This record gives sequence, C-alpha cells and structure tokens, in this order.
Amino acid sequence: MTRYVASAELVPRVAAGETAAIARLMSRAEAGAEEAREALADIYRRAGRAHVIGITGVPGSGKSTLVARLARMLREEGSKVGIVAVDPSSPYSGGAILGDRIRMTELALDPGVFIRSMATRGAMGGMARAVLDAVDILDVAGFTTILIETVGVGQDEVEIAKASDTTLVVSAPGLGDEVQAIKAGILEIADIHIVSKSDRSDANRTLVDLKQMLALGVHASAKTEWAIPVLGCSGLSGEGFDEVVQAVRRHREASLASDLGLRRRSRIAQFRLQKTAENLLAQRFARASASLAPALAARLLDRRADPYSLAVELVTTALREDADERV
Ligand SMILES: Nc1nc2c(ncn2[C@@H]2O[C@H](COP(=O)(O)OP(=O)(O)OP(=O)(O)O)[C@@H](O)[C@H]2O)c(=O)[nH]1
Ligand SMILES: [Mg+2]
Repeated sequence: MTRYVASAELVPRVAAGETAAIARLMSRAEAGAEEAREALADIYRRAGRAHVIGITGVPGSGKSTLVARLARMLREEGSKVGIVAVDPSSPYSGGAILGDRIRMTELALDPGVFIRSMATRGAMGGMARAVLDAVDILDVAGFTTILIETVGVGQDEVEIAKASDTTLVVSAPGLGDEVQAIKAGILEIADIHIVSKSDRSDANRTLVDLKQMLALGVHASAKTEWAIPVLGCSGLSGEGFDEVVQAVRRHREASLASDLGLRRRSRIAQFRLQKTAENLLAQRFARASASLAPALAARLLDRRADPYSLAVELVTTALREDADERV
C-alpha cells in the first residue's frame, strides 16, 4: 500500500512533472474530493500556458487515430503532449489502435506523453469540470500541448470541445449520412475542419460535400480573423498531417496576435464559472432537499397540489435551509 499523500503535497510534485503525482491528483479531481479543492485552486492559478486542442466528431470518425498521430508529430517537434480522452470506448487504456499496438504503446511509454481516459459517467460534479481540472494539472506539469478527444454527441461533450483554444471537428467518409456533424451541432464550433480517412476512395466526396455546405455560408459568419480551413488527412498513412499541424499552429498564432484568443478564453472562463456554480448549486440542493421531498411528493400523489407549486416550495425551502446551515 502506498502512503496517503495530502493533495497540497502533490502540487509541487505535479509541477516537477512526476507522473504518479499527476495521476493521483487527477483521480481526486475526478472524484470531486473536498480535500483536493485547495490544491486544485493552486493548480488553477499556476496554469494557463499550454495550447489546448479539442478534437471532436461523430463516433468512429477517426478521432483517436488522429490524436495518436498528432501527438507523435508534436513530440517530434519537441512538445510535451497531454491527452485527455473523454470516451467510454477509448482504445488508449487497451493500448491498441488500428491494430497498431506497437506504436501506440510507444506513445504510452514516452515520458513526454501523458494519456488519461475518462469515462463519461462517474465524474462527480460534472464531466466538464473534471476534464478542465485534468487539463490544468497537465498544464502545470509542463505539458505544452494538450489534446482533448471527445465524441461530438451530447451537450456536455460538445461544450468540452468548445472549451479549448483550438477546436478540430472531424468528419469521415463512409459513415452514411454526411450531415451528421450538423445534426450533432458541432459543425459551427470548428476552427479547423478535418475530413479523416483520406486514404479511402470516397473521402474526396465527403471533402467536396463539406466544402460546398460550408460555402453556403451559414457557418462562415463572424470569424473574420480566421478563415476556417477544411483539410483531408489519413491517420492511417499520415497523408495530410503536415497541413493539419501547420493549421493548428497558424490558429494558435492568429489567436495570440488578435483578440480572437482573448475572446475565446473569456468565454471559456464564463463557461467554467457557470458550470462550477451549477454543480455547487445542484450538490447543495440535493443535500438540503433529500429530507423534504418525500412529504411534498405525498401531497403530489393524492393530488392535493400540483407539481409546479410543490417544486417552487421545495426549491425555496431547500435553499433557505441550506443558507441557514451556513450561517
Ligand atoms: N481507412 C482508414 N480508416 C481509419 C482511419 N482512421 C481511423 N480509421 C478507422 O475508423 C475506425 C475508428 O477509428 P477511431 O480512431 O477509433 O475513431 P474515433 O472517432 O476515435 O472513434 P470513437 O472514439 O469510438 O468515437 C477504426 O476502427 C479504423 O478502422 C484512416 O485514416 N483511414
Ligand atoms: Mg476514440
């Protein structure tokens, strides 16, 4: 058994890049441990240097394959790369990708790469909070580029992809309905569009369709400082990846050179504050309402009162009791 180490003690070890300390503090953040709150506040104040890249797309669009190759290329340039995969079916834990076990294992064994998989369920206090805490921990640990992989389905996941400096939206050929990305509401969050699997013969069709749709203009609005590129690439062969890395770098530069990046970060700060407050409110409400709900529900059951009025009563009473408790 390893000795229990207080979270506050882990912070300097995280800052020194110690792998075990990084993993431990991430687990505590994910579990929503009260004890870790001060340490995470410290982490937050120290973070903010890394380039955070969100990669999203429909299931099976090739995100993990792209992330693995991107990580390797960034490593070759000397970046330290953190990967956070919000993905129940993430292949990282198994170490296999496209049957490409050896190279993925190489990546996992590289001390300049840290890979963390997070299950969509189980993060106490919300997925977005857990992911952004993990990103900050990696940032403080000296990882210069952090890749967040999240499937572009569901509001939480899409919000996480948006809470990055640069967002890549991956579309793939052969998934049937090409309009999937629009339906999922992720098309408009792209800073860079990727059409993956360009080694396939039907990839060009997807690329042309996507470009045509973007040319219709609905999504091309506002972002005047940045023309959104549409790039084809293959995680399998590596074709097109130089352009992807270049586009990512150009977006970073454009963000730093204009107020594009500042606006983005201020939006993320608002989102983060809002999410954290919502979680806090939900936790306090759950605690305070637990004892009140059964009696109110009984009145609902025999139709002495209606759901809306009782809900108002429940919320008002629970929040008052919570406030009283804190005086
Ligand atoms: N031909 C070809 N197939 C690819 C390429 N990249 C990924 N694939 C295939 O697409 C499947 C999904 O790849 P992943 O990288 O796991 O995709 P993902 O988007 O991470 O999938 P989820 O995380 O499950 O949503 C794999 O089983 C591969 O067979 C590529 O560049 N070319
Ligand atoms: Mg994946």
